[in-house]
Order: sequence, then structure tokens, then C-alpha cells
Amino acid sequence: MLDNELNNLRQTALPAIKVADAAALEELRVALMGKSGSVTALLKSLGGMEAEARKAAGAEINLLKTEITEALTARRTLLDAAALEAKLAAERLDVTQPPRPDPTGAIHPLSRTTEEIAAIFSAMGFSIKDGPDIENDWNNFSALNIPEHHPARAMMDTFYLNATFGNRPAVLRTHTSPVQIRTMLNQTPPIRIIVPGRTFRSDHDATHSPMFHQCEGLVIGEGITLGHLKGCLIDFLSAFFEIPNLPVRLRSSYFPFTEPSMEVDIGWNRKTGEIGGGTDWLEIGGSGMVHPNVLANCGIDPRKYQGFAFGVGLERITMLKHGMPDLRPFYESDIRWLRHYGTSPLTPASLHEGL
Ligand code: 2U9
Repeated sequence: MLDNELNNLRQTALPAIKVADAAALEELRVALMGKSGSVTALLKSLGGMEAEARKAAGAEINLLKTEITEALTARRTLLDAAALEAKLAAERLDVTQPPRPDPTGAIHPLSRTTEEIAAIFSAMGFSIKDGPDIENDWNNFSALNIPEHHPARAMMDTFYLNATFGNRPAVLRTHTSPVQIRTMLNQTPPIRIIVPGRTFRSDHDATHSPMFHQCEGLVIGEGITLGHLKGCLIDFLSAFFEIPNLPVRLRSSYFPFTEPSMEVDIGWNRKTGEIGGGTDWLEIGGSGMVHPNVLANCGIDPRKYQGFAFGVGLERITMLKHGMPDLRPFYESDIRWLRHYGTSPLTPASLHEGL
């Protein structure tokens, strides 16, 4: 009687498992091995048997149970593998296909320079920060050790807005430095940031635009020295201009927010315009050790922390790198200039094998 049941089950269940799809397989599993499944019922029937008969029947039922379990597992493995194959085939991408031919757009040279600088400084552990174009005069001047009525405020040809921002006169930022001020107010050292962005000065001629771009850098930490500043500038400038051993010179200067302050010069050949060669020097930015008053204004103890800062004009270093003769086309949207100086969006800036 039990033998019959076992044989019937073996003859119907095993072939059914072999052809079931995933849903049918799960139904079969429940029907056979679930709480009210046929195999479970057989096992339960052992309870009412004599000891001797139970031993023999138990062995038989467990043998069938093992056969069914193995058949279920084998079928599940097969179905899973087939499902994965189908998914992979459906989602297949041909990574060897060439990109869409002839992209119509190009990356503007200023965006390209920003991307390149970001790549260089990211590799040195800097974060990239930005902030608002409209600032108040505390963030733009006072915090930077430029007192009220100081000629430096006039020096920067500031655009004052007929408005206030945080209860203070609102200005178009004359440099990106207010972003460093905001960062120092909100973060505890160590700080390592660069701030590329738009800046505004009321100045307009062949070599000046009322809106231009800067990138400033700031490092604050314990024991930061002028040596760190110079090493950082050398690494940045030789990577950006793609000239190993680029000559870099720091020349004493004055800025209210740094002490000591230095202009940054690179070697070039005045006659040929070649950067890195010759015996002439070309000014490309400013730098210095952050003034202790600036640190204190931002709640950072100057006896514990020191820092350095620098700034470069993005139009200027872009023109130098690519031999561009004129500043004005940067903002004129002349498609011929953009085609000539723009770069493909398909080749993003990276330090792999140089920029
Ligand atoms: C903080 C402290 C110090 C940033 C600096 C210069 C020197 C500089 C010019 C380069 C070309 C402006 O675009 S440009 O005309 N920049 O000479 N910038 S040190 O010093 C800072 C900034 C922020 C808190």
C-alpha cells in the first residue's frame, strides 16, 4: 500500500519537476514538501506504524524525499541560470561601438580649465567649493582684513548693489575669497579647498572684463608653511601647463589678507611666448600665508593653525596655455572661436597620461 503510494509519487513528481517553469516549480515544491504536501503527509503517516514497519517505511520515504529535493534544486539551478542568461542577453551593450559621430557641442575653454584644475587639486586631496555671486561686504572685505574706508575697497572697483544681504551692504563678489571665509566659519581645520568661479569688478577695456573668473585655493592646518605653499604651486602649475620642471618664482608683494604676500611668476620666453623656456618671468597670480587677523575673524586660533592661500585668473592662464591673443571672445559666443578653442565633451579632463 505504502509502496504503491511511493511509486506513484516518484513516477508523477520527478518527471513533472523536470519540465516545470519557475512558478510551476514553486507550486510543485509546496504541493510536495510544504506543510500539507504529499511527502510531508507520508512522513506524518509514520507516526501510526509499528516500530519495525516504521523503520523500513521511513527509509523509503526519506529516499524519495532526497530524490525530490535534489530534483527540485537541480531544476531551480537550471532555471536561474537560464533567467540570468536571458537577462544578460537582453541588457547586452556593445562597449566597442564608437561614440556618436561629430558631437555638435564643445566644452568652453574656461570650463575646460576649471575641470583641469579640479582634476589636479582633487588628486592632491582638495575639495572644490562654490558660493553666491552676490555677497555682503563683511564676507567680501571686512573678514579679509580690509577695514571700512580702506583704499583696497576702492582698489577692487566694486559693484555695490542697492540692497543689503544679511543686514550688510550687498556687493557682487570681487574675488572668490568670501567662499573661503564661509568655509572657515563653518568647518574646523584641516581645510584644503579650491574655489573656482565668477567674480566682478567695474573695469572694462581690451584686457579687463567686468565679469571674469578666478580660482583661489586655501589650506589651513597645524604647521603649514611657505614651503608647502611653494611646493603646491609648483605641482599645480607644472601639471596645468604640462611642463615638468616649470620654473616658478615667488616675488614679495602686499595683500591685506596674507602676510607675507607674494606674486607668483612662471618662466617664459618673451620673444617667442614659449612657457617654461627662456629667461623672462611672467606674473600669473598671487599668494601668501593667511593673515592671522583673517583666521581670528573666522574663529580659527592663529597660534594653533597656519595656512596659505593663492589666486589665479582663469582667463589669463587659459589664454597663456593655448596662445590666445584676446580676452573678449571668451564671452562673445562666436561659434567659430568656440569650434576652434573648444574641446570635445567626450574627452573629460583627467591626469591619466597628463591633462
Ligand atoms: C582667504 C585668505 C587669503 C587669496 C589670494 C591673491 C593673493 C591674488 C589675484 C590673482 C589674479 C586675483 O584674479 S586675480 O587678479 N589673487 O593675488 N589671492 S592671495 O588669498 C586669500 C583668500 C581667502 C580667506
